[in-house]
Amino acid sequence: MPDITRRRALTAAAAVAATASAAALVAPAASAAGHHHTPTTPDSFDEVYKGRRIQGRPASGGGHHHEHGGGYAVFVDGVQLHLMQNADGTWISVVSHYDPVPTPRAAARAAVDELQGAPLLPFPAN
Ligand SMILES: [Cu+2]
Repeated sequence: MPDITRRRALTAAAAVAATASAAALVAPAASAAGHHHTPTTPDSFDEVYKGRRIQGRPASGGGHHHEHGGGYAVFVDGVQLHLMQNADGTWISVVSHYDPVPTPRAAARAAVDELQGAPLLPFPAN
């Protein structure tokens, strides 16, 4: 009965495909939820680090880009560095998105390290 075997194989393949796409749909929503919120707001800072001026301050909401809607704004030589706080309170920037650090100042310093003197380009605010 090759016909039944074939149907079973197709059913199993369909089930696997359905499971995989469900997982693919769930995963980005879960990481976005865990990723972009601001339970606490650190203090402002302003210093020269490795010859570049880094500044940070609580953001009032308006003017920041749509994804992150406020919370905290960091600048490197006056150009805003896109920053966000993870659910566990650590911070990442667009320059080092996969390396969480404890404070926005640490994220700004990490960005300066990462840039190695290159100017930061403004993040497109669309
Ligand atoms: Cu982001």
